[in-house]
Amino acid sequence: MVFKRGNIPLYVIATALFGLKTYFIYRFMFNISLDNFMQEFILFINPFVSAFLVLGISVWIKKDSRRMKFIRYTMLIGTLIIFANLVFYRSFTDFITIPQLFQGSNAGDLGNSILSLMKFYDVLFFVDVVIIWVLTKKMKPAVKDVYPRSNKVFVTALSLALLAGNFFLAEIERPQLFTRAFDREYLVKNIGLFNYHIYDIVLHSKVKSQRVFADDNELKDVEEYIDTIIKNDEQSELFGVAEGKNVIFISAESIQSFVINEEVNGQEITPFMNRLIDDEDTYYFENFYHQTEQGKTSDSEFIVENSLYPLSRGAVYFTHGQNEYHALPEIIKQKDYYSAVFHANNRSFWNRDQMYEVANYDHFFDEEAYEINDTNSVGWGLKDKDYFEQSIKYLQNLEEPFYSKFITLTNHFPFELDDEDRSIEPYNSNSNTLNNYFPTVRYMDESIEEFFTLLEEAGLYEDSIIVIMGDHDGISANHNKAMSMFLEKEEITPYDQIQLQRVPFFIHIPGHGEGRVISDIAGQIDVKPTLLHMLGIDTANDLYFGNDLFIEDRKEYIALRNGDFISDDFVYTTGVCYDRANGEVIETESNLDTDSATESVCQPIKEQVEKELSLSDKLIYGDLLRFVNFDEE
Ligand code: GP9
Ligand code: MN
Repeated sequence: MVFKRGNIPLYVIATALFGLKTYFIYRFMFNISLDNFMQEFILFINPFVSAFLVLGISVWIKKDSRRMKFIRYTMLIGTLIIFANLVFYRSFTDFITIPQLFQGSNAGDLGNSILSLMKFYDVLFFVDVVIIWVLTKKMKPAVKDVYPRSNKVFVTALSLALLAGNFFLAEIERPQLFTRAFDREYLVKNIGLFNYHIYDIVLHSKVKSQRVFADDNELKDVEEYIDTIIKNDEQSELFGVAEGKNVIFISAESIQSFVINEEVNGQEITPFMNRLIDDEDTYYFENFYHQTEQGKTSDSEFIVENSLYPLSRGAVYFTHGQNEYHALPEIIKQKDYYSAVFHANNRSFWNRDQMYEVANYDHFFDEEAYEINDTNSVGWGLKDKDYFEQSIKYLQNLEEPFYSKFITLTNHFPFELDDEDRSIEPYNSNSNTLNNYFPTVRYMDESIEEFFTLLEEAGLYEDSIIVIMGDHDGISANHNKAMSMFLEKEEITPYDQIQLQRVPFFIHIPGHGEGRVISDIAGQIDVKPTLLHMLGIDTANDLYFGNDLFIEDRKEYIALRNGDFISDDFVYTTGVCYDRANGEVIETESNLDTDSATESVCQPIKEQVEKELSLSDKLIYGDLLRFVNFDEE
């Protein structure tokens, strides 16, 4: 046996192995940006500090076999936590949060995606666990680590001192790290994945208690902000344009604006949508941003229904599905609208069954309403073309006027498609995800075209307005190399990354004749007031954070959920203020901080954005809408 008592203690070997592995994964598996040596250094030490902190506890365990067991299971559980984060990260470019863990029912449905997110070399991440397992099993009584009390105290004191040192460095590198919850990557890179998870647990419990202590006084801040900053008396020319008409809202899965009016292998990617843009009955918003976070599609639904921001962690559909809201389906009841959602997935996914009830939808046509078999499904489920085809009979039988939401599915990661459904060939880059994205986007484009035809044939087209919105991005920053190749850019800068968050937004009003392309900045937060006004519904009593897209006097910015923003003139992200027109750097973090706030152009907007997001959070955390009587005022 190589490792004997008197040589290196087992917990030290375990710390070294586990720390090294964790560092390797941080550095090369996660896409963590490191700007200076200090960040490199902190990232290097924190895996060892965390591993030592926990494995060092083992010195207090007297019985050999128990101590070995403790070390073994610490290694295994620690590895599983890292691995789960890694798989999650490959899909979401983010780390797991506690609310997400309670989305158990989603995990089952994610089955296919999860497998495709695992790589064969992932088994290597368990090698150190196996080594320790074998060592501890073989080391039985012959090799024992016996520690005098002074040693034990020393080990624990040292591990705590190292942790304090790590936190101290982190605080220097990133002031207020613990008070700002915006950015998980900062937390992980400064204090490590495990300390981040502890931080997340504490934060989550805080959120839970917030509701208990909230009272209606807090509502005043929100109301005051909305009255002064958001609302105004201007009425759009389109107010009432869709009064009494049906609304057909299509949530187009994972489509980003960069595919619009573009070609791949010399083929148009979205011929139908491109034609729709030129149609005189269509308003197309070319600078429309998604504002979703971890809740993806459900976040986009939440924003559209409520004109509130989703949460920076977890999916608000899950975490706050028991709140009271004043959602669009409920409001349009005053004009006798019937509302229904069509989505061929199981009804509990994203907690939709609960949230749709809270939002006051009258009916949810879930997967039970569809005939789904091997030939008509791919990837996540029923193919979009079959989905629209099967939906039309239900739509025809709805009470009119209706508000209907269609959520497509085929253009979902990992972008699988059967050969017979493929009209264009994949792209050719180092990212299969991006390569396969184009044919599935094209398939979705065709399915929407067919849906338009079906609507005409069913006699529903003329009396409806049709809204198409991309729910969120489909290609994450993990594929930036391939993306830069497609966009023919040298690299994807943080500015480009923000511009890639644009998703298509169409409002098609048959017979209207005044449609045009609108370049003003816009976002999902604006959809609710816009639609309500088009339906001729006054929103003076409602509480919301967006603006009618057809009025002049609008907020000058679109806030992304992580605190980044796009204003008329600037794009702010990663602490840098860019010129929106050309992507040139205007201000860096150093002259953006509070001391020079007076000279900064981005700082005032940044503060406003932070305030707005925190007020929206306050409303949700405190469940404050339960204190509002919307009918009364
Ligand atoms: C699931 C579908 C996709 O029902 O809406 O959800 P996403 O993963 O995009 O949030
Ligand atoms: Mn989606």
